[in-house]
Amino acid sequence: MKPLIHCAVLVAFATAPAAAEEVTLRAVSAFAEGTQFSKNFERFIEKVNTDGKGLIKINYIGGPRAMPPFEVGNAVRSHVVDIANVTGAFVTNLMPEADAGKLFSKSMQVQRQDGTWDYINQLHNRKLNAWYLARQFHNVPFHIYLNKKIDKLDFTGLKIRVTPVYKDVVEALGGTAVTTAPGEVYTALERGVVDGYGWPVLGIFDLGWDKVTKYRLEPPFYSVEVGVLVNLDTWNSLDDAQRKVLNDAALWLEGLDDENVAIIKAEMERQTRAGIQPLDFGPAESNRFLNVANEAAWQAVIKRSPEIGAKLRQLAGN
Ligand code: 173
Repeated sequence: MKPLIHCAVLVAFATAPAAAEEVTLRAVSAFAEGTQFSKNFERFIEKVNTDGKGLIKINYIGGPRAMPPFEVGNAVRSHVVDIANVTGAFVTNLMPEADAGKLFSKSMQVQRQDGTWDYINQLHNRKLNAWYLARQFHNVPFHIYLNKKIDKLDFTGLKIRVTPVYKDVVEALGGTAVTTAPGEVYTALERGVVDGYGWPVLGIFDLGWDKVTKYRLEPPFYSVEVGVLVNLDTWNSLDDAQRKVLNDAALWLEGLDDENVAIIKAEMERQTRAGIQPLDFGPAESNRFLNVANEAAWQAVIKRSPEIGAKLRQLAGN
């Protein structure tokens, strides 16, 4: 009997799937290392590297010093990197609808329950060859910051730095839109190449823009969308245990949005202390601005992509 048992044990070992080796993913961020819109992704990497020991590891190549922000989408799609922290506005060359993420202010918990995440993920699968692992900062709005005082909500004669996030609303209000990466904003302001810029309520201190900013236009509008994208071939090659590490860390990362309410309050106070003055034209004008911003953005998405745009608008409910 004894040799038979030995044999059975041997066969069992031979046919059991080999335990997966630890896989290493290459990561980049479209935002500068250590700054507002990279910070939480960097915490996510630490968590994956701790929780995923022996299964999965992320090797962080870095931010725009490693790769220009507008090239990050292509790097994910073509598998130059495995995972990226990037906003939809930076990948519209490959996926014009990606910028519509700014029009979704629902929490990710809701988006994962009501089919929104699923639809947006499928679009990323098809158009960017990417898995839409997580979305951050749904509760952080944008502002237009100005160095010239205006006396009504009209940008005629103003040059304003944009990305696809702000381009349509800036033009709808008569301004001239100048597209730059975040890394060029300081110099553009310092040299007076632009009279203002679009940016979220958070992050202007990271690159020293407070020194070259006078006014923050009210009201806040849209919602920041910074996604964590995984190359789809990479995603498909992972086993269940490896995906679980990423998924658990993704939900944790989305949960960090709860911190933003307090961070926004502190940052607005810091802007006040830095001498940045709010320009507020009251509720009626603010409402008009929000309507113009919302309509201009949806019309641009729908024009570029009629069917998908209409479906996205229905999911966003605005
Ligand atoms: O560069 C930008 O102004 C931009 O589009 C953006 C998007 C999300 C977060 C921060 C900046």
